[in-house]
Amino acid sequence: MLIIGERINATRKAIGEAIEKKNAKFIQQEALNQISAGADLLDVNCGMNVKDEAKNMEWLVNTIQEVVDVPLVVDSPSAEVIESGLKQCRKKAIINSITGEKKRIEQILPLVEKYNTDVIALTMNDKGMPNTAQERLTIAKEIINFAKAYNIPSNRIYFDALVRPISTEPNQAKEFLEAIRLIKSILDTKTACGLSNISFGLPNRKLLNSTFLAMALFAGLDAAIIDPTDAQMISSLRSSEALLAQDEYCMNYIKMFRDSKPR
Ligand code: THG
Repeated sequence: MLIIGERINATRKAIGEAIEKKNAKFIQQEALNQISAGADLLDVNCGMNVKDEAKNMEWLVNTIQEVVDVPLVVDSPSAEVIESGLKQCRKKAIINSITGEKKRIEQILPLVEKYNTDVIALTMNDKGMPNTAQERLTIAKEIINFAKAYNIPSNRIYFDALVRPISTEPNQAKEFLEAIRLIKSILDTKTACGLSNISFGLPNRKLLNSTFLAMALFAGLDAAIIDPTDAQMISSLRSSEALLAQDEYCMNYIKMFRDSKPR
């Protein structure tokens, strides 16, 4: 499974301040820490509704690329901000994200085509957020049809079936997992998600998040937007991969202990 490091996100106070002050060293240290902890890609989010958002994204992408050489996941609700990030990306990027909403599709799918990126698609549309796995599958099919019109094949889309808190909606973990399973078994496509919403409002969130990751992996999750420096999350990931034959000779599992990192 691909690990997308989530830590360079302006909703985190320290990152917001580092962007504001153009503290390149701080951002670069976050990038390096995530890569050495095992991240395959880095999510890059410069916040919203701040002035110079597009300039901030450009600066962030360039600052990160001075020290690491991995693909970036350009994360913004604004098409303009996404494009200013994509212009700087040296490797094939992932756009985060589109939805089935017509306006968003029309703004962002041309960027997927123009910059030859992959794209994360949230399974929601103009009618809102679906409750069931079946509804999520239906929206995924709709999005694949839209993408065809822009010459984007389904295997360049990562569907995010939208994790919602079990504290208020106890069935949502199961609906999410079933959605991943359905999407992966019926469509030729990929899946990705963030995890932390699952545990919103509950104690020991790390335990729920890391257990949920193990389940999502079995359901067919291809990529997760997580904190790679969270040892509990990485332990759960590496043991799940070994159990699911996604880790040849259990090498990555064994390596966790050989490096004698406290997992
Ligand atoms: N799906 C997709 N994209 C996403 C998400 C998703 N992007 C944003 C988010 N969800 C994933 N990224 C983060 C980044 C940081 C944090 C959580 C998710 C984070 N949260 C701390 C908290 O909530 O307590 C903040 C603490 C702090 O200020 O440091 O760090 O689901 N496609």
